[in-house]
Amino acid sequence: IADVAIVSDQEVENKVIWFPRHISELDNCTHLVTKFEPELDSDHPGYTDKKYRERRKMIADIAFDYRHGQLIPRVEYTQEENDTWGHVYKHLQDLFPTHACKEHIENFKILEQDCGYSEDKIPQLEDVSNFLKRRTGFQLRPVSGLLSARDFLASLAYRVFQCTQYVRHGSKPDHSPEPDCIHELLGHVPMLANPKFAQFSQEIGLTSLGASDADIEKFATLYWFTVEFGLCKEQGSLRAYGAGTLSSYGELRHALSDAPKKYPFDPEKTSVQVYTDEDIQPIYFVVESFDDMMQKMKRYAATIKRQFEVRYDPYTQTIQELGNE
Ligand code: NLE
Ligand code: FE2
Repeated sequence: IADVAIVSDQEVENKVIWFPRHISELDNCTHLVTKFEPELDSDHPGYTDKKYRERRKMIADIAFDYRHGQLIPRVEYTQEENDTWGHVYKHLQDLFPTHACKEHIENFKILEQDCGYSEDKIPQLEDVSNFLKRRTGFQLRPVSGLLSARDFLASLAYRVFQCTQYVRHGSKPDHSPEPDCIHELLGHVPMLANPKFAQFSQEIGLTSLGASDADIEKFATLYWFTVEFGLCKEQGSLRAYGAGTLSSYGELRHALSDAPKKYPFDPEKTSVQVYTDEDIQPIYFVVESFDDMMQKMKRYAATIKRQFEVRYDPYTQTIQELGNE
């Protein structure tokens, strides 16, 4: 008779869920969620566009083949893709001065000066990654689509941002339910270039490591209502700091108008708020300031039951477990 291991419920409950211990192990954090894909979703504007779908496949292959430490291969964007980028860029540029938070505005200027941002052509991920490394130690790695929340959050613990490289379909530039490089480059990158925001992003990532599925769901929801769709106060008026809002000229105006509901950010409540990822948001959460948001998140994270604490060691790019018992 083979050894039969009798595992008690308690042990099952205490089982440590795998998470990456070294930055190179992010090569294993590439589980995709199949949603909004032009191949599978008949509502996708690229569903009936064979050329678009082929293009998506080609760019997706770059991400599939990518391994930690490699340069991010450059994509030669077509005129059509650059035009879509330029169109969104111009519309957003009109809105940013009155709609974006000051951190975004400030870094966007620097990206234009030092990182080749312009309405003419899509910047290359490798160049942007090098820019971010110098600003906040964040770096990009290419991803072919929507990642599982667990993998996406785990990469943030290493200050790695998993970044799509394809471009939304040109027939619907104002809003896309799925991420694309326009969303990443115009929405996320300027925020990741801010030290406080970079730290906040990494902290969500660190808290997610080894968390239960139920807690991952909560962190993903908090991420959604802050990093993706968060609003903040600036001298009494509202501004957007969430990347999903900042990359969609269809949504940015709506977000600051009276149309949607707005609640004060409160991790207990925000983490269980049901949300839609298919369309423009009906609900937003407002933070008083980044400091306030970070404090609230820290307090919330401390209430999450976990078997160990983690610390990131930037010298070795490893995660160390503290007080594992
Ligand atoms: N709605 C955003 C945009 O159109 O750029 C993308 C959001 C991805 C979560
Ligand atoms: Fe995003």
